[in-house]
Amino acid sequence: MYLLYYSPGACSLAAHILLEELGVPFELQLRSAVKGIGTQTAQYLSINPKGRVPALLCRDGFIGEQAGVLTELPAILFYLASQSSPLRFIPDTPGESARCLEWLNWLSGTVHGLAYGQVWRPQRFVDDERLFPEVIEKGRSNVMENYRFIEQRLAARADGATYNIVHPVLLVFWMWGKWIDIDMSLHFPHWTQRIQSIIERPAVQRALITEGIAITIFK
Ligand SMILES: N[C@@H](CCC(=O)N[C@@H](CS)C(=O)NCC(=O)O)C(=O)O
Repeated sequence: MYLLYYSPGACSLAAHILLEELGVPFELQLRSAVKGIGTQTAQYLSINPKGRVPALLCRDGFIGEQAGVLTELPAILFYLASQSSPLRFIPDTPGESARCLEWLNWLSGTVHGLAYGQVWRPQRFVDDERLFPEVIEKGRSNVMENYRFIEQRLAARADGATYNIVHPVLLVFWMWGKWIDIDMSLHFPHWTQRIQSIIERPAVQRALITEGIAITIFK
């Protein structure tokens, strides 16, 4: 039995979707700053000192040789998919699984940590509030540059790789693009087409409904 700490629409949505896809038993634990139970409370920091979601707890035992939560979305996705037998949502060749890790690492470090960090958390980059607008602007341009790269990659692989642990993460970033007012269907048609098929998946629908998220493809 797994317990996933999540916030609605956060990157934890990708882990939530994968739990639904795998059909393994799990519970959700909401972390919402709006409800006063955010990621920075003393209680949550005692569970996950990083103060972020997602965090995954395996109630039936350790993950690896350590008790306590597993953090970092790429690690959680990789761990959960690795538990499936036969392997699901993760390629079974070293080359293709390395490709998945290549995507996840870049999405997590560059697109999320750097570009969205600048857009949504400029205080992590500079102390002087007067510089925030500049940092945010730079973040938006980094997001666009990263998104053009994603679009090119997806356009080059017209068949679309088989649905795997990267796709729920691509859904999250596509959705965030809309949240920061990028016209995703206009600028990124191949990515949008891929999202259309992802959101039709029953597991994705269940996760979106649970988190109270409605996704409209076109504006
Ligand atoms: N590198 C981490 C980043 C996790 C992260 O920043 N999560 C965000 C939500 S998308 C969060 O918890 N933010 C709350 C905060 O920064 O206080 C991962 O890949 O899991």
